Amino acid sequence: MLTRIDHIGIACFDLDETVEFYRATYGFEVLHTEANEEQGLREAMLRINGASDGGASYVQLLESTRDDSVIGKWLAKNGEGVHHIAFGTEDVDGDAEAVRGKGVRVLYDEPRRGSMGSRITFLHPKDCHGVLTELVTAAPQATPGH
Ligand code: MC0
Repeated sequence: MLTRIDHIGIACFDLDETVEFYRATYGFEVLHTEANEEQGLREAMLRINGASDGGASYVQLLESTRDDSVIGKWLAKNGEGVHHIAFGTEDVDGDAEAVRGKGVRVLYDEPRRGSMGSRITFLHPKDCHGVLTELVTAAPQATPGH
């Protein structure tokens, strides 16, 4: 069951500059940064609030680290902006299968590694009214307050 918005993924040209915009404009602080080699990106997670299912809600800022990455290609075509929305669930495997059973294309056969040790998969935007949609199960150690 999808229980919260885990994050809004925003593609940007310059991660440090964009982080500074979110800090100076809204007061959002960076909880976590990491590079994801598989996805070809560098990211910052800005925590907005915690949630009772063990996850939280974030703004996720994404900078491409290679031209042929998903984010690199998307930035070249569209420029900066909202790239995807992610819903949080305790059971990404079960929810991905349930959605697949409803005829929505799930992009990964098995969930892959996401931010902060989470497990993630994506739904094709053409099957979701134009929205690239991610399903996320947070890592146990990502539980707010732990
Ligand atoms: C592409 N399209 C989108 C879109 N990306 N529509 C809405 N939102 C997006 N983000 C549309 C295009 O406009 C195009 O429509 C059609 O989909 C095909 O696009 P394309 O430019 O040819 O791109 P593809 O087909 O090569 O790739 C699209 C696809 C890809 C969704 C399969 O982006 C993908 O595999 N995404 C999942 C992985 C991902 O997003 N990684 C980065 C974040 P028209 O009408 O022009 O044909 S990873 C992440 O965030 C992790 C680290 C985490 O959260 O922890």
